[in-house]
Amino acid sequence: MKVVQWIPVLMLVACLFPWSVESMVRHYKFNVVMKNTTRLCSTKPIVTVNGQFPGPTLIAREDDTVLVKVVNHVKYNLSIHWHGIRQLRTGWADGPAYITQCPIQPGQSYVYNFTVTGQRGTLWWHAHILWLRATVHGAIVILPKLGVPYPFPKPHKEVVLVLGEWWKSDVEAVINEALKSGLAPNVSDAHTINGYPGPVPRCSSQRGYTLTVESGKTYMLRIINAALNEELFFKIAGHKLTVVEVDAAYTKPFKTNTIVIAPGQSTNALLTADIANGGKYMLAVSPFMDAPIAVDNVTGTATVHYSSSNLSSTPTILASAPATNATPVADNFTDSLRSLNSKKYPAKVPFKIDHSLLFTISLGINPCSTCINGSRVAADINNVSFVMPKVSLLQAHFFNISGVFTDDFPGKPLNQYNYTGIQPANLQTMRGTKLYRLTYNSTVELVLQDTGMITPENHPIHLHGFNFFVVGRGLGNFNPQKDPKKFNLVDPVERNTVGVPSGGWAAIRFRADNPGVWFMHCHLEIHTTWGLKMAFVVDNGKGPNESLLPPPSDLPKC
Ligand SMILES: *[C@@H]1O[C@H](CO)[C@@H](O)[C@H](O)[C@H]1NC(C)=O
Ligand SMILES: *[C@@H]1O[C@H](CO)[C@@H](O)[C@H](O)[C@H]1NC(C)=O
Ligand SMILES: *[C@@H]1O[C@H](CO)[C@@H](O)[C@H](O)[C@H]1NC(C)=O
Ligand SMILES: *[C@@H]1O[C@H](CO)[C@@H](O)[C@H](O)[C@H]1NC(C)=O
Ligand SMILES: *[C@@H]1O[C@H](CO)[C@@H](O)[C@H](O)[C@H]1NC(C)=O
Ligand SMILES: *[C@@H]1O[C@H](CO)[C@@H](O)[C@H](O)[C@H]1NC(C)=O
Ligand SMILES: *[C@@H]1O[C@H](CO)[C@@H](O)[C@H](O)[C@H]1NC(C)=O
Ligand SMILES: *[C@@H]1O[C@H](CO)[C@@H](O)[C@H](O)[C@H]1NC(C)=O
Ligand SMILES: *[C@@H]1O[C@H](CO)[C@@H](O)[C@H](O)[C@H]1NC(C)=O
Ligand SMILES: *[C@@H]1O[C@H](CO)[C@@H](O)[C@H](O)[C@H]1NC(C)=O
Ligand SMILES: *[C@@H]1O[C@H](CO)[C@@H](O)[C@H](O)[C@H]1NC(C)=O
Ligand SMILES: *[C@@H]1O[C@H](CO)[C@@H](O)[C@H](O)[C@H]1NC(C)=O
Ligand SMILES: [Cu+2]
Repeated sequence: MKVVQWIPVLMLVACLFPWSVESMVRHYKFNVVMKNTTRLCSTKPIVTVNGQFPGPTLIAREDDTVLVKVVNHVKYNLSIHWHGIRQLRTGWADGPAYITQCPIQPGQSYVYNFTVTGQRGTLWWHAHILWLRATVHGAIVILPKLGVPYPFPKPHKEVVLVLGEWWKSDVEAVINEALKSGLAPNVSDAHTINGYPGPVPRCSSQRGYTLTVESGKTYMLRIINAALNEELFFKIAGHKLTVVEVDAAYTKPFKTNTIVIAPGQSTNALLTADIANGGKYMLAVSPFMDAPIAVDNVTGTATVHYSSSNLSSTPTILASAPATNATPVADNFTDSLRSLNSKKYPAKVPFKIDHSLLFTISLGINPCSTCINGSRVAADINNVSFVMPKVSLLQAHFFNISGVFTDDFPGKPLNQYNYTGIQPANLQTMRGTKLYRLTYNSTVELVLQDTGMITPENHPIHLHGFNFFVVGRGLGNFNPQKDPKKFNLVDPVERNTVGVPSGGWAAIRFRADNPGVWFMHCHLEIHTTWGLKMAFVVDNGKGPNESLLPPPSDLPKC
């Protein structure tokens, strides 16, 4: 009875304050063009959006509809992914080439049309074809609904910090060379912060990004790792950071000296400019790699400058980057992440599980007569190196086109072995375009198990179309008897990209409440290229609200 009495009051409130329910359509135009850009004391043409590097920041409010017209003026096929946007029933706007759409070919355009639902925070957009995302990327800022505050004190200012990797060579030449040789590609030559590496050896003129702060004020840093192949440490000399959100999901706030961020991940952290005497402090970005694999070890730097201090005459307080292989520093950060799990932002962790899956994440070696060693490095999930189809999987699914994919992706490894023990003698993988089918609203627990094949390595695994909860993480082989007892089902971190630890496992849970075809892959671009990818196909539920929308009329054709 009480509830009924309240309804007119709520309606009245909504009428008096229409801003509290307002949402809008936001239009963006992305012209993809070549642009000569100078970094590391040399100029080269790069693929950009609107001539900018990093690209433009896309700003929307929760519940807004976003229309982005992408016009391809370059010689490459193109598609753009809105990384972390759930795309509820709008898989056609997700963007991975040959998964949810055919590429936008040179001279063509496509309007991405999606609504931001139930998310607020920092995400990002990037090209999802070839290695174009090295320079074709930018931030997505999702503001809370009008009148809804952050669950932490409002910062004085908000600052986007996009971290990237820069090659002196053309990135497509780098990956093509690697595919030809069958070996690993060249590592990058520098890390960038909002497009600038800071001073680097043998290049005197190189500028860095400067963030000017006022003493006593708090800044929210929206940090994005847009690097292709490297997890990164992020530090500011003399300051602690308070993490409040990752992958557009609020976290319990915690203080840290160092942030660890994998390609694909985003982190919002509060920086309080609390040094009374002001000064200049180094912001350092350096690689995290705890396997014997070559990385770009040039630390990218920027400057946090107090406006009270003279920019040119104040010496910079240096930050010491953690050792490249500082696993304890990385674990310390990762283990501190918890969902906010408040009344307003509950962690809706699935308890009853319909699909219990175990996927091995591996490298492998396949024969290649034209390659340098007579073999090429491959990568796989459950021993399947994914083969890209010639038409998009979502079209094949929606239009019932047979022969494009099969739905027999193995839910468990076909051959069990001691995954993190001595590697099997046979390092070959099989090839296929296999998907795993899920019914609408079914629940999934997926254990991602790293293996020792070639070398154990930390893999940041990204799932499109969903957020998931990271309920557990550990070293060695996942133990289905013991490990689930230690799962956090109360306030596990919610995100879209999880780092599977070197020689260990991560367990995630999600509800398949989004019909369509959803890509899952390693966000180290070289591993994706080598085949470390697969997709889930989620069937429609009952009625239109649980069904994939029909494709837009301008969907690119293959
Ligand atoms: C880049 O510079 C080169 C050499 O000056 C020039 O030939 C080319 O047209 C320029 N490209 C763009 C996209 O501006
Ligand atoms: C965007 O998609 C919605 C359906 O989700 C549709 O109603 C609307 O007309 C579309 N807008 C454009 C410009 O295509
Ligand atoms: C990769 O590095 C090697 C060795 O430094 C160099 O010879 C080669 O030209 C590089 N490849 C590209 C595409 O830059
Ligand atoms: C872990 O984090 C805490 C809090 O920031 C810090 O005091 C401690 O030194 C860190 N330990 C390591 C190994 O980084
Ligand atoms: C960075 O890597 C290069 C090449 O692998 C190596 O020569 C150099 O010593 C490394 N520098 C540091 C600081 O580790
Ligand atoms: C900052 O320091 C430089 C070099 O010492 C000096 O030339 C300049 O006048 C100073 N600027 C201000 C605003 O004090
Ligand atoms: C491939 O060849 C390179 C250079 O010839 C060699 O260093 C490397 O060990 C070989 N790798 C494999 C996996 O055989
Ligand atoms: C595809 O097949 C399903 C199930 O048989 C059917 O409901 C649907 O209408 C078909 N779609 C098209 C576009 O033919
Ligand atoms: C798997 O290999 C590891 C490392 O060699 C070893 O410690 C462990 O006992 C092995 N596990 C089984 C079940 O054989
Ligand atoms: C992977 O598949 C290949 C090709 O079928 C096979 O030779 C190899 O033994 C398989 N490896 C594992 C670990 O299942
Ligand atoms: C999905 O399943 C959950 C748990 O069984 C249920 O509460 C919810 O209503 C279902 N959602 C839909 C749209 O069917
Ligand atoms: C671009 O995409 C179309 C459609 O899939 C394909 O036919 C064409 O070969 C692609 N172009 C290149 C250069 O890969
Ligand atoms: Cu990987």
